[in-house]
Amino acid sequence: MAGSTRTPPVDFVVVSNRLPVDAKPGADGEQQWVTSPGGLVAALQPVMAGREAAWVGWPGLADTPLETFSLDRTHYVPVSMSEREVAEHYEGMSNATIWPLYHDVIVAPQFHRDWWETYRVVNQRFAEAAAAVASEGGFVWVQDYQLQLVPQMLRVLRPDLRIGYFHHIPFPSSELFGQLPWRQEILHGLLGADVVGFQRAVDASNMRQAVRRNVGYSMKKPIVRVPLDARVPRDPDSPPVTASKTREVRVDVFPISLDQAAIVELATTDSVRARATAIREELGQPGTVFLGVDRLDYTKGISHRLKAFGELLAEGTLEASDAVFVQLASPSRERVESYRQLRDDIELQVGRINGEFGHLGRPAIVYLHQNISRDEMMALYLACDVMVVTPLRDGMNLVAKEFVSARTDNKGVLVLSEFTGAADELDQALMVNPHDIDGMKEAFVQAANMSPDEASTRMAALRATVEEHDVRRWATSFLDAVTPPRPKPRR
Ligand code: ADQ
Repeated sequence: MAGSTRTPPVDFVVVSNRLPVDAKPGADGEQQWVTSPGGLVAALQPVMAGREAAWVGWPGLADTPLETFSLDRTHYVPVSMSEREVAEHYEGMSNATIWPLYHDVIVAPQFHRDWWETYRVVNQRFAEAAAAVASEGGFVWVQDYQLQLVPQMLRVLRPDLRIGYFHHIPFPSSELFGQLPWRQEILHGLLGADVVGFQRAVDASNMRQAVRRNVGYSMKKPIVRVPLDARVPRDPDSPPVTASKTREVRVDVFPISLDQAAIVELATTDSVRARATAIREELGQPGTVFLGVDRLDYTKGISHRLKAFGELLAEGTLEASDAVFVQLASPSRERVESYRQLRDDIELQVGRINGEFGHLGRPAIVYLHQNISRDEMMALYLACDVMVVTPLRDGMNLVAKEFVSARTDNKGVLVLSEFTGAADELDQALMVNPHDIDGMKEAFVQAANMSPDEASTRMAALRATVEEHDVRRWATSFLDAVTPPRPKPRR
């Protein structure tokens, strides 16, 4: 990638906590850039392709100021963070406060005033970086919970811009949100955008409810009327502001998706198909291959699904000589204590189940704690019989959609938690409540024994849904909401 110190003003700017490429020091001391995996990258890449754009984000190395660099027509604008800022903004406020709070307090959120202060400072830096590269009247699209203050900060710096914000994770009920000592500041930050987008209708409605309770702005779904001189803190009981002194913010639903065509292309290559066959051979040609693919995160319900699988082995409903569970867990947030604990817990659980039910050279659970290539992931999707996606809470879950897209053979069964955004769309999956271990066991057995006809009918319907709700549709509908297409002139 070519380095340069200046980015021309562009009219399309994406701002996310992480750049879609990671800076890594190479062996010879030269800076290297490698693509980083993740749901957001997969979703935005097709939208960015083919247009002059900038992407503002942290390149993954602390205390290392880096220059803007360009690839094709995208200019990558690195925002630097110190070690302390990474610890307090990213690992602390983002991933030990907001993440657990917004995922229904599966682990207890921690509230620290120092973290909040750093969160503000870092959000301001991102806003300034975006303001510096956006052209007059341009569009800036802010992504996700690490940057909830950026829309309003950007509006103050650059009132000429159109600003969108998309929230990839759940937005909690107003009772849970109300625990945040800085709830008014967060709402004020989000409402700096012209459009605030969510994955599910319940998320958008939770945010509007939080606005009603904490700042008391008037609204008519999906529009919130924000006073032009809005400040925080605001007394929610103060008198309503007249409409002429407000601006409209649309708080609405835009479920994210993926690039179905790209996945189909990858999943139908000869090498991926051959690899899928080889995987089944390596596993010893079991009758049923169950598969889980997740970041190693306590929201994903990994231990719940392994418990259900372990009980089925213990009861003899499944036999380790005939059924195997492949669990792929990509390393995630390893410096946050609750994630270290989770890894220990899962690895203990896997060890116990394998110790009790595995055979020589034939474990009941094949567990991999590593990132794998897209090709290998597609081969795994094709090699499995039952895809198990059981989060306790998940904004969307792109793994479920990737699996469906990859199965051009219309084979395979998806077991899906009702607490994912994907469940709103993928209604032909076998739905489970991951807290209900017995219900999950029944679903595993039903999936393993499903007739090829039923599996194929369900998969065809799932595929049609994902095809219709492609990522391009997600992006276009969001962009249309921010900048409505001009009505055609009447003849
Ligand atoms: P995530 O919580 O990261 O995303 P998800 O939507 O499942 O969750 O995306 C994970 C991505 O990482 C997928 O594209 C998957 O293929 C990839 N991945 C997972 N394990 C991997 C491994 N071992 N090796 C390589 N790649 C791996 C957040 C929200 C979600 C929301 C997305 C997008 O938490 O709810 O769906 O953003 O909005």
